[in-house]
Amino acid sequence: MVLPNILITGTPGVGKTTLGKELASRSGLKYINVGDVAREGALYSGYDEEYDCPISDEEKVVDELENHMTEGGVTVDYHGCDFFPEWWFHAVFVLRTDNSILYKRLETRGYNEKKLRDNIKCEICQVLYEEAMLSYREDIVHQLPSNTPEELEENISQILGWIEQWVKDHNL
Ligand code: DAT
Repeated sequence: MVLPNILITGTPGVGKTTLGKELASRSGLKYINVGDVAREGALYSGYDEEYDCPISDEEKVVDELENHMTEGGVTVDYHGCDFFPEWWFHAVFVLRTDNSILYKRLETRGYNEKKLRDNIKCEICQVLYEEAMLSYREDIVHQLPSNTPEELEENISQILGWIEQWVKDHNL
């Protein structure tokens, strides 16, 4: 059976991991967290002193994921989307969270003041949504609100419905 590849993207803290893992457990799709892949393989190109975190080597990450993506049936979670080959994804979901809610989530993570402020600004300026719209066909890019547990549930149902339809259409 042919299965689709899905990208879940958005500013850090919007709920990509929460949604991606739950979706994988309910849909049977594989879940790949790009941050974890980079960490496990030490796929880094340097260290960002300002944000106090390593910088992923995008080319190495793409090489590492290529085989999974060719096989299909993968949900990828990452706070960036412009360096993946366009053909990898059949749908791109950009999660969106209100500033005050996102602020609290990131504060809990212990982000420093600059990292916190910059991430909130990134969400306000819809940086990831615009990056997704520029990197993929606009009709495969969907924004989903991600503020409450109810919205999480609605998003999962919506994506499960989308997967079911895609599978029907591509396994005739
Ligand atoms: P990300 O992977 O985008 O960085 P996450 O999945 O780790 O985000 O979620 C950050 C925090 O927010 C975590 O404590 C779980 C919570 N969360 C995620 N989605 C939520 C939602 N729809 N409603 C309420 N809390 C949510």
